[in-house]
Amino acid sequence: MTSFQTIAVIGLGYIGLPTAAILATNGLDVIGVDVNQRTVDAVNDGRVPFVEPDLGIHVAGAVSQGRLKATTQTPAADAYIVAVPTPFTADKSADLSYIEAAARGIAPVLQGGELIILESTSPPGATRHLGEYIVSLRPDLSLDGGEGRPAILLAHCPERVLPGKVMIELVTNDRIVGGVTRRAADLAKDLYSVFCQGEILVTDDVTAEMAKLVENSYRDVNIAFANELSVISAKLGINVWELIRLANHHPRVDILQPGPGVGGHCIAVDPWFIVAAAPAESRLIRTARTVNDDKPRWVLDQVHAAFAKLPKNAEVALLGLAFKANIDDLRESPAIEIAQAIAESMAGIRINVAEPHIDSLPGSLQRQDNVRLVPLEEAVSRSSLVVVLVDHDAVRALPAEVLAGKLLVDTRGIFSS
Ligand code: SAJ
Repeated sequence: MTSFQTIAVIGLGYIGLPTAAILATNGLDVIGVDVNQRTVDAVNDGRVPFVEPDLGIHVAGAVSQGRLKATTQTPAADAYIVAVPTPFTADKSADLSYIEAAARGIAPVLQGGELIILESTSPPGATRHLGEYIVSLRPDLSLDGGEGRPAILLAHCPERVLPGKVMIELVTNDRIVGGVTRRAADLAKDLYSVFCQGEILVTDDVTAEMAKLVENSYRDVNIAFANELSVISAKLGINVWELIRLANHHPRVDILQPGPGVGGHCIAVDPWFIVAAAPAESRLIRTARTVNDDKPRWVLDQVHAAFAKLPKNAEVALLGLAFKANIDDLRESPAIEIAQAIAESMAGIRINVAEPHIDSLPGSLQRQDNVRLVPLEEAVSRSSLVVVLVDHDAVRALPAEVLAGKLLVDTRGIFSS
């Protein structure tokens, strides 16, 4: 059982809010902190400002029990969990400005002895940097209790939950906690054991930071392999889906699926933090990123080549915009990148976009006068060229007859495998 009673969670986004809610429904007093007043108001009303299954019921329950509150000002607490964005900068190194802003909120309210956990995906050294930054603002404190200055306890505990399954995976996934000191790691383990039923593995801060980056790079490298196979197969005139299916019958081969590129805010970003930390050594990781980032351009070429076979007044259907199947998240989506490039390079051609999970096109596509958001069946029936970008269940459910006689660029292998 944990000795902590009051927890402040800084950043009420896709990770911070579920974590705050699950701590609160397990009996701790949780104060969520966010710079966005609308997010704060929504949480205090028991509402969730984004889509995540089962999160709403946790937030509403925790707020109505008086265990979860939100505010824009960081309060004094026994422990702090920082779950703010770590985007990358133009040179692909990590932007730690949100972490530093969180530190500026925390520093004035510390007394010494508090646990501060960084959950944000971070480059190696970020947890120690957070601690040193706080101590630079509060020289009366320390990271090790030296010179009679009270210590603050720093740990990294990366999140590993899959969007769409967050409330399940928060409870069932194993977790890694890395402490700047062993005591910090042990205390962080106590705190997470309040709700985590998986194994909680203790290590140091930098190993924990790298573990998270390595998990997502592992997936990126494996997806890059599949994407490279799709390009090679097209050149050799063979069906990549059949090729992978056959190869995967080998007992030690498990190739992932090619797609239009890699999207989302994790797998397409995190490997760059490793590359930035060890540029000369990260050859495979960098190449995999480049292979995946180049895939949308290759898809665009396929679309142009297919369209060249059609009359000039033919229409084009683009099926799906989300970064993966059955979610509404458009962030870093290769489908959006491809749709935008098609719209710009095919001026005057009507582009029928179907994305069953959204009500209006994102701004950049709205500004293209040749693009319309239409229902799935209409997009297909109007168009002579159908481009499958996302394997949503609704796309999979399209009957084969509606596609008869149409040209197909199927980046997900739904109809081509
Ligand atoms: N993709 C493929 N082919 C595949 C699998 C995925 O092209 O065979 C594409 C998807 O379409 C998508 C992208 O890769 O564009 C990423 O999707 P994903 O489902 O692999 O992962 P995310 O970004 O939703 O979540 C990942 C997860 N990490 C791993 O599986 C190692 C999740 O556990 C992490 O918590 C999350 O990143 C994160 O927040 O870091």
